[in-house]
Amino acid sequence: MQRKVLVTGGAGFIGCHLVDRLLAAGDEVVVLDDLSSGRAANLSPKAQLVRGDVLDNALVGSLLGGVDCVFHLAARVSVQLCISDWTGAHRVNLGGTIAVLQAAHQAGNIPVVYASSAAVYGNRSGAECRESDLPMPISPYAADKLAGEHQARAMAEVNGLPSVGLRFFNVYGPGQDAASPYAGVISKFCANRMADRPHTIFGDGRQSRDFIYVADVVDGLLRARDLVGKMPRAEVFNLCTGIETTLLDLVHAIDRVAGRGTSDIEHAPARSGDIRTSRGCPQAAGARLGFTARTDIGAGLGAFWAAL
Ligand code: NAD
Ligand code: UD2
Repeated sequence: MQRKVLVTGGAGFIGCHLVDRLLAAGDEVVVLDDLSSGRAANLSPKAQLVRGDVLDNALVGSLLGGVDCVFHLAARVSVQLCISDWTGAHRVNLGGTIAVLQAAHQAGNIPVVYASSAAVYGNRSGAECRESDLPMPISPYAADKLAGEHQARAMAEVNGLPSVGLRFFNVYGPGQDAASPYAGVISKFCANRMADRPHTIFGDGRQSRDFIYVADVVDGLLRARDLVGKMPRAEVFNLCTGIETTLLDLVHAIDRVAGRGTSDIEHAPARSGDIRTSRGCPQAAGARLGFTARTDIGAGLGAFWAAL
């Protein structure tokens, strides 16, 4: 049976991978995106693109007829840009989540799967991040993502709206924009390597991230959709590999995949709001969603490099 879904932020990096998988499964897909960082050209013509703002309650409501799940991915994603436009980013990142939750409730409690972030954990000095840990955001982006989770929980308590929040760790893969100065580190470093430019590492390069390949994240989103309709609660899970990679190791891994010798590295001061180490615990998503990240960093970088 064909199912209909709404994907906010569906013209963005993760969104268009999700849209492709939904379309391939035969779903009808409506995308709501203001194209502030996403691109219409990312989308298959089989998806219906509506250009607009997630804060527009009437617009979101008008798109929910016949929809059985909302994927809410729209956000201002760069931690640095959220710092430089604190209130503007807050408006979208928290206000947008509340607006989508409210519209989904008003339309008859349509289940919502939404993007949270590993950033909610803050600095954990090397410890593995578990969903039961006390989150300690150190950036406005992270504070808004955490507040979005609290809003989803409140919406479930007050109105019975089912939702699953997924704390994505650092996502990478084909289609990730490298052009912006605030692009994700893997897309920037692969573009640097391709153009034989040096990498700029902010800080000493020993900071680490749990890098997860975009196809695995899409798998987690689809599994969350299967769970969310079966329960009247708000739940939150990590989407991670459980393995951390330092930036210095990342540079070596990219060099191996590129096969063009050794990258040049320049160091610049560490960014404010930057997390030192990040490694997620994948157990809860494994047990409750049946989710495992299947792509290791070597295979993921290889696929990304081949697609450049
Ligand atoms: P992206 O910037 O490529 O996608 C975000 C999309 O949201 C874009 O298409 C943008 O145009 C759209 N958008 C922004 N504001 C909007 C608004 N007011 N109304 C409608 N559309 C709007 O980023 P992405 O990497 O694909 O991120 C998707 C989601 O995953 C975001 O919620 C992000 O916070 C979250 N996330 C991403 C990562 C990562 O490593 N990329 C990690 C953790 C969480
Ligand atoms: C990413 C996401 C953010 C989020 C978080 C979850 C992006 C753009 N941001 O933030 O939305 O949810 O992950 O963990 O995807 N760096 C350099 N040189 C560069 C670029 C980055 O040294 O040219 C460093 C940066 O200082 C940081 C690390 O690389 O220590 C990762 O930076 P990022 O911007 O890719 O991602 P992050 O973790 O800030």
